[in-house]
Amino acid sequence: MISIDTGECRPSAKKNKDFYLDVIQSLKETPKKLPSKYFYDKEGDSLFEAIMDSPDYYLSRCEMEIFTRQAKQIVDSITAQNLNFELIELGPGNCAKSIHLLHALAAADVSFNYIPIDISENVISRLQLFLPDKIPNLQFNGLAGDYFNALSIHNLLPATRKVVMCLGGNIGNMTIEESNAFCKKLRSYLQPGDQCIIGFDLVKHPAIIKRAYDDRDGLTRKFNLNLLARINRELDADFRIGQFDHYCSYDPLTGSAKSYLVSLSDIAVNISGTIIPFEKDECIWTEISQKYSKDQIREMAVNNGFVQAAAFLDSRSWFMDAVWTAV
Ligand code: AVJ
Repeated sequence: MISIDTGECRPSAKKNKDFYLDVIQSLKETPKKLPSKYFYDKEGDSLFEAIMDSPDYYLSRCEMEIFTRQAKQIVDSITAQNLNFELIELGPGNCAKSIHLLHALAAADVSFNYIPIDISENVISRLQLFLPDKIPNLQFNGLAGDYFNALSIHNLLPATRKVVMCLGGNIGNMTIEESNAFCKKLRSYLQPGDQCIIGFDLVKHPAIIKRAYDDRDGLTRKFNLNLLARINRELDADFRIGQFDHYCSYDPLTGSAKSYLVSLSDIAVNISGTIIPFEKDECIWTEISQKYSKDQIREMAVNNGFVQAAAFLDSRSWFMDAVWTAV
């Protein structure tokens, strides 16, 4: 594994400082916000796993169905050029979905190098431990670091065809504007003929979407509130978790599901010496989960230097993995 050093401080000290600065800055905005990337500490990871098992949270099951049932077709869509390639996965997690593609690629006897990139070294070293056993002869080259830092370092290597995978809701946590910027930036690291596979949650009955972010077992509520608990744990803050509520909305006109934490009282919170006041009923916006129509996805490809080569849907057409080719 190669680690990409991003600053002069020790990684953990720097991470904590970034966390602190991001929290203070976002809570000083009007309206207040908190970045959703901080949901995922140890507790948040395990709550997210519980959410994925919830009957109300359909996203991961839909994408899993696509990868278990259509791996062969996905292989066909990325190997049409019959060249060696590098399969780069941004945020691989435990590889539960992509492993089906890796198996199908191995069975199809195509020559490729698998390069998972994750901000967490933990994720990469865990993959390094178990993947080679599952997929003999896998050429594995994990990178720990920021996606684009890793891609640019990787770009120094001899030019090989690239297929970049970004599954799950990765892109869902961006606004439409942010995901266009992300796709444009990604395109700037690619050559014509390179491809990407991107997972998008599709628009569907608004009640189904709303339910996914306000599940019957209150798992999403715990997940959302854990953000405050994490700030208490890591940034020496005194949020009274019971004084905040989980609220989510879904607007079918914009396709945006949004989560908030609502202050139930007038209260001042001390975060490492910085005092942040909350009014009763004031909301902190903590997450966006953007849904797309099939047309919007096709348009997003074209607007950012790609054409859509294939689209894979689950049996209910609730989720899409789009294959785009850089032009
Ligand atoms: C990990 C971004 C796909 O937005 O659906 C799940 C995170 N938040 N429940 C999503 C999440 C609340 C999830 N993604």
